[in-house]
Amino acid sequence: MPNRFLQLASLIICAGLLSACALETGSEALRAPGISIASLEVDGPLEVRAYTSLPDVPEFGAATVYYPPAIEGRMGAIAIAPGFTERQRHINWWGPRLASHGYTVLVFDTNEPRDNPGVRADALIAAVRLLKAEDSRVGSPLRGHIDSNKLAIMGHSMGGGGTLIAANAHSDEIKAAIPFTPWQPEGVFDHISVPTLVIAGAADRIAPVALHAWPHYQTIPRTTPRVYLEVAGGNHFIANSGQPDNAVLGRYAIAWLKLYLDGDERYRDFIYGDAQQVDARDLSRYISNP
Ligand code: 9J3
Repeated sequence: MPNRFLQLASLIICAGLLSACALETGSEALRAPGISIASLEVDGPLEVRAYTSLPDVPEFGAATVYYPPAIEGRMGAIAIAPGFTERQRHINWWGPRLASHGYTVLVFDTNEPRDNPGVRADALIAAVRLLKAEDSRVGSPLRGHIDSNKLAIMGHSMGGGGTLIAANAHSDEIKAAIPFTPWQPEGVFDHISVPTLVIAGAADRIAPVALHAWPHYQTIPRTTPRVYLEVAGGNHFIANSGQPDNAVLGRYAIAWLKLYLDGDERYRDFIYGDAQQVDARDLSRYISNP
């Protein structure tokens, strides 16, 4: 009992101190206690489970859904496509990383390892529709847990091209897009109206930024919230599983999803404010509007 009392008392004191601090620190004022650069660079506090037994759809092959069972209400959900000849394992670090921060994540294998970006776009839209349907499927671990207004898509290389193609054609079905080291020659994405974070590597020899990510970004309407993040010296695989840049890129993706899927303003600072400036040295370009 005395312990309980002390815990409660210190909680109240801490809360008081935090709000006093928050009032004084400008943009940091909106940050919640416990959210920091460091906390967004590692797995979040939520336990993650995964399952693979899903309704068959024609647009993609096997898939794994990662989710945090502790979430009691509905949550945002993200579909992620691999690149040319890749399989889930090449990109599936995103599953537990994003799920442990409060999202459901579906990572799929394409039907054919060489499927083009257009096929990957169709697969991504089929995947978000499947996630949406999990909310009502009898027997789904996610029954009652998917917020159909909080869907996002991501993908690597040709899967990143697919992410841009899908966002361009189906901005009405999603709320955010994050292509990483995207590949789509001559891609024009002037119908994207959902916030899009383009992750690029300055030294990408497979999808050179001068021909892919950078012109892709420039075709997205200026009226769409968009960020072009280019890692200095980064190659084609910076956002794939097991890469040293995973921590930082995970932080940007989590902040992007929190801000634009959930409308959580506490994360704006990590995209547009002081908590972004810390990366200035490691990014060859970081361009945003608004
Ligand atoms: O998905 C990708 O890594 C696309 C890169 C590529 O080499 O495409 C050439 C056909």
